[in-house]
Amino acid sequence: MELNRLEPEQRRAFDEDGFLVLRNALDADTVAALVKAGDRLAGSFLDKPPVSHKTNYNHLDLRPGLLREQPFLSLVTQSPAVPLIVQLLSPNIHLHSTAMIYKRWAGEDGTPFRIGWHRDIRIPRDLGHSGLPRVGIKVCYCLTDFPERDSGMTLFARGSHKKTDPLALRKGEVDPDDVEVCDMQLNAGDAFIFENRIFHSAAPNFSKRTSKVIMYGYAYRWMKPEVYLENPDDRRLMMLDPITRQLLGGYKDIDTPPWALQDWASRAGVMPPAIPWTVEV
Ligand SMILES: O=C(O)CCC(=O)C(=O)O
Repeated sequence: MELNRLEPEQRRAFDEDGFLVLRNALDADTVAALVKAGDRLAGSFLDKPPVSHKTNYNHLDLRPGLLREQPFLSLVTQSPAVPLIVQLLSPNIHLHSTAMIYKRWAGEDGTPFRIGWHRDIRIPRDLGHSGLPRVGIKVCYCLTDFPERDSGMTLFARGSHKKTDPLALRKGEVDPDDVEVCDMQLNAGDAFIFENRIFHSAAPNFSKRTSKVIMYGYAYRWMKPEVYLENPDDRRLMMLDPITRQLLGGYKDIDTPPWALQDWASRAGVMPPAIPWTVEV
């Protein structure tokens, strides 16, 4: 895996905003291969006509089975986002979730609605909103252009990863008004990373073309992957490169050091300082 060094300005922006845009993360051939595989998986969704007044029917969020497709499997490691995520979390990570999200035209009326502002991984349900840790980062790859607002891009409340209470929505409103809501305009091949604590929401696609993204979540290895994530069996794992093997659960127990990414980080000069159990006082 090639080093994509996290610049101090990128770290600052990510720490401040809770997300970071990576322009031209994927080349056109990679996007085309992902779209081809994705469209095959989404065949029945793409074949049916859009359903008016039932917006959820125009929204596909496909999670299991993606890694059986070679272009999706390659993307687990072969992406400029992954070295950045290693530098932001640590080498001790694995793949935690996968999703392919297609949104068809939501219909004429343009009524705003949201599919739910939330923080990822449901941690606040147990720990509350205060003092939450950053334990995972998702990368979202655009497979289509998102040329204007309301094109189906996920919405982000900038800086809301620092909030210590629930997001406040005025009665009858779908978005908060005390934080900046970002509806990003991006091109196919662009990507962005976002962390588990940031409030975000699915939003409808009011443009007349189908919007397409893929999201991969990476998290510390002590976070149990989502149940639908089918890692390759041991025989297939052995055929993969060491970093992909680590990311796909190749080390069974948490006490095994994350050799592959540790080795990569040491050679790249981005190994985080070791945190000792004890110090001499
Ligand atoms: O469908 C979307 O745009 C948002 C997806 C989302 O909220 C998530 O993956 O956590």
